Amino acid sequence: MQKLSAEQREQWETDGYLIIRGALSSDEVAFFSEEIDRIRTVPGYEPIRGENVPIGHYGWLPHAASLDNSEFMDRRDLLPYGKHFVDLVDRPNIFDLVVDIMGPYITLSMSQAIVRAPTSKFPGYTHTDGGEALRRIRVSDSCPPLAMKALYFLTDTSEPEMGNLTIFPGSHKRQIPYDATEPVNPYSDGSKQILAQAGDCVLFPHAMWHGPCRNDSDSPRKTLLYNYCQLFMRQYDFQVTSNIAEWCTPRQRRLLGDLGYDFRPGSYFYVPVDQEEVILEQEPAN
Ligand SMILES: O=C(O)CCC(=O)C(=O)O
Repeated sequence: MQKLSAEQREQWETDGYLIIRGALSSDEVAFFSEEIDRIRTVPGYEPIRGENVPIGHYGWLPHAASLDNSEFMDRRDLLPYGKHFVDLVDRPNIFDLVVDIMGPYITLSMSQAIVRAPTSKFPGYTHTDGGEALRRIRVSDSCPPLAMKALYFLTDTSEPEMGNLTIFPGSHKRQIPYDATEPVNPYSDGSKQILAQAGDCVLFPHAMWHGPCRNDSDSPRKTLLYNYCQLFMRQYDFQVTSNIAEWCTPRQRRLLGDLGYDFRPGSYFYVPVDQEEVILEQEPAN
């Protein structure tokens, strides 16, 4: 499997993120962009707004409830919408790097499609993933992340204020004052808007502060997101259904939580004995 180059390793260890240019071809960008338009017309799970349930960062956005569906899409659990979404789970030019960064004892934790339409109502927001926990837990420099994200751009954000992913490089290692009276936002000190072309992919750990900025452009910004975590942490947004299992290779099934045996208490605590063979797609040892 492919490894990070020395330069990528240094950037990962210093700034905590990587941009992989041209991870998707222009045909794939067009295809997945149309797929997003298709799936937003059919039922699926979106974070619930305006109700008394945990909704994470959307709860912090007073304006969120006023965005209508044409201005906003955050569809979770993409895999049932087609095998092509399953195939992105371990797409080699990205997944190989994820394994090099995290090690082989991992699982897919979430898949997501986001559309951020141009609107003056949306000021952007900044957060860590993993809810409230991962802004308090920062693993040491030499340690793989607990969880990380691959974010694929399906539209250009090659200039600022196009709904760009905005990150705080290094914030996965250093505390930032998240309890300040003025909440951390995409325009706080230390922020960096990622300039990307459609087809690029950004890798970064859940513990890094990040989020979208304003979209002052004329067009919606579209992204696909695949999250990975250490196996003991487990999936948080989906259950593997039998029709999806039929679409999957053995490695994809393992990444979706199929350990190769029926669940029993204690499963996921230790990885299955063939985990490395399955994830690294090696021949069995015997
Ligand atoms: O939309 C973005 O730029 C980032 C989205 C994201 O990472 C999130 O909401 O967790």
